[in-house]
Amino acid sequence: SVTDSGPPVLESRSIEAVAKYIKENDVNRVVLMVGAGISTSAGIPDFRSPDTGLYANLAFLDLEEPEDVFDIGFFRQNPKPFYALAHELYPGRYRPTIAHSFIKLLYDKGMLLKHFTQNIDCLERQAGVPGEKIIEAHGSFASQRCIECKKPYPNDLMKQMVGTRKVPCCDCGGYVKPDIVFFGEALPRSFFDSMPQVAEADLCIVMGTSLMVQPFASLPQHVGRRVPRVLINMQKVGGFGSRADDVMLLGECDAGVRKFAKAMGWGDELEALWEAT
Ligand code: CNA
Repeated sequence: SVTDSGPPVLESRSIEAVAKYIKENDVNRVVLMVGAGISTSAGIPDFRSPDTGLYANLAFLDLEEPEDVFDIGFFRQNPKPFYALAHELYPGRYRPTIAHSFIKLLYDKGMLLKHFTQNIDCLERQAGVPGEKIIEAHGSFASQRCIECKKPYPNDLMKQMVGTRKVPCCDCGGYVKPDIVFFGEALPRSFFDSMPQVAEADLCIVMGTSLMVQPFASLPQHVGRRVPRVLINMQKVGGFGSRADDVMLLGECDAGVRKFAKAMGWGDELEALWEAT
């Protein structure tokens, strides 16, 4: 199509060129797509990193397939492995990373259109990003209900049960599960309702995700053809680099956002914001 053609928007595939593009075009509709990699430096393991990821360390849960721990059919039979893991991941024990503060900084600058996260750790909220800007595509630990009768289960009781490694049960006898999306479950409506905003973005930033889980993984493809996409991740994922305006900062998310902030002249501001978190 016509919009597919034309010279690259960026002068070069560098973060400095992205910074120039932001300043010259008054960029104010940034869409982010993130995953577990933005939280690993907070101490929360991701799924798929070779030695440190949860899938490589689930032996203690005695599972045939690591993915089973997030499988709704498996959970119905045996919720114990999930609750062993929930005990590790439960919000309240971790501090947001500087990558989370970078998202807050984009918000403070009036540049954040939408933040799509696969994470269930609530750290972007903790970093001060307002809830209405966040799409928790895979849900979160913020609420929970019975998997059979769907009755909500109280937060304080939930905290107590997870803290003492017990499996919470409903009056009806069904198991209680946090409102996080398991394999085999639908994503929240808000995800699909907000998807069209991806096409309105004037900049896309993808951080800390293997882009292996659909439909989330396809979000970056919905970004306009002539809109720069920045990937900040340990390795190349999701066909990044295929577009002329794809820029990759391969390495740690924290280092990547520091480079990004420096290119924008926001280095000190970002550090101060993070320190105050
Ligand atoms: P994933 O499949 O484990 O991929 C993580 C990606 O991040 C990989 O490409 C890593 O190389 C990369 N990565 C890890 N650490 C860093 C780092 N410090 N800097 C840069 N890159 C890094 O995780 P995804 O999020 O892609 O998979 C989707 C799942 C993971 C979602 O359903 C989440 O709910 C689930 N998850 C969430 C959390 C959390 O909430 N913090 C933790 C573990 C898993």
